[in-house]
Amino acid sequence: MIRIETLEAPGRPETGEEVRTGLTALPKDLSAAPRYFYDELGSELFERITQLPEYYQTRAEHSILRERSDEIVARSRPGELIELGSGSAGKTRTLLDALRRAGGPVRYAPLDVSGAALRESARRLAREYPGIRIRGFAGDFNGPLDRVLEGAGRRLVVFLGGTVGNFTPAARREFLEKVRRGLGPGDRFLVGLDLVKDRATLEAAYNDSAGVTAEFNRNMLRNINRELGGDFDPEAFEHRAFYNERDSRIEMWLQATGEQEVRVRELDLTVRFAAGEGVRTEISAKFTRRTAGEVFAEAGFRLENWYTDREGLFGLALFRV
Ligand code: AVJ
Repeated sequence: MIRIETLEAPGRPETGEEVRTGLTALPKDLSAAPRYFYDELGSELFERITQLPEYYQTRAEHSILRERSDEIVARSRPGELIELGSGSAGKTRTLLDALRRAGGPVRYAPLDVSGAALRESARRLAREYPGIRIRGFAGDFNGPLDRVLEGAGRRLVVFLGGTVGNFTPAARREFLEKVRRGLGPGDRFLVGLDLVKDRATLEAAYNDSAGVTAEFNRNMLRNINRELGGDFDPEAFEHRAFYNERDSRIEMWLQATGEQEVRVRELDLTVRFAAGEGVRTEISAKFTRRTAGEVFAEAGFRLENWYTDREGLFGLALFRV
C-alpha cells in the first residue's frame, strides 16, 4: 500500500525570499537554501556523486549499515521506520531487510523534497517488499514534521547521508528540537555524520576529477533561473570547495569568472558580482563523536550508540530522547 501526501510549509519564507536574503548578504550566501540543489537533475547528479571514487561517504555509511542494522533494529524494535530526506532510498533497504528478518510489520514513512524521487522509490520498494505499508511525504524540513513523525508504535527515525551537516548551526538546532518534540520514550533517532579527517580526503570528495560536483553546484543557479526568473549564466561561475577547519565544515562556493550583473525577475532584484567574487552555496559540517554528542544534547538527545566504518570515515549515531 502506498500513500503519498504533499506537506505544506506554512512557516516557510515566501518563495525565493531565502534567495533574496542570500544574494544581498555579504559575502553572498545561498547555503541556507539547499533545496535549490534538488530538482530532478540535481537529485540525479547527487546520485552520480555517491558513486564517485572520491566521495567515500555513501559507501562508508552503507558498510556500517550492513554490519549494524540487525543490532540497531534489535535495540530500537520499531513499529515504523521514518526516513527524513530519503532520496532514492538505496541504503534504506539494508534497514528494511533487518526489519523483515526481525519479523516486524514493515511500515515505512519517507520524507523527501523531490516528489518524483519519492514516487519512484516507493513503487520499487512496494515491489521488493510485498506487504510493506508506505506513507510518503513530499516536502522539506521546514514543514509540519509532526505529521511525518506521528507514526504508529515505537519509531525509528533515520536521517542518513550526512545531510544534517548542511544546516547552519541555528537552523540545525531548530530542526533537531522539532524532531525531538515529535519523539517520545523508546523512540530512536539514527543519524549519519561525516567525520573530521585529513583535509586532502575531505577536499577531494567535493572536487571530483570528473567534475560532477561542479555541475551539481552550478545546477543551483539553473534552478534559481527557472523558478525565480533569474538570468545567471552558470558557465560564468567556477566551482570552489575547501575545508574550513575552524568551523569544521566543507564550504562550496561559485566564483564569478568576470564582472556580472544578474537579474532575478520574480524577486525584482538585480545583483552585481565583481570579478572573482563568490557566493557560498553549501556548507557540509564534519563531526567527531564528541561534537556530535554535544550538538544533539543541546536539542535534548542522548547518544546511545556510536558506529563507524573500519577506516573511521563516517559515523552513525543512535540517539534516544
Ligand atoms: C547529501 C548533503 C550530505 O554535503 O556531502 C555532495 C551533498 N554536496 N557533494 C554533502 C553534496 C556536494 C551532500 N549531502
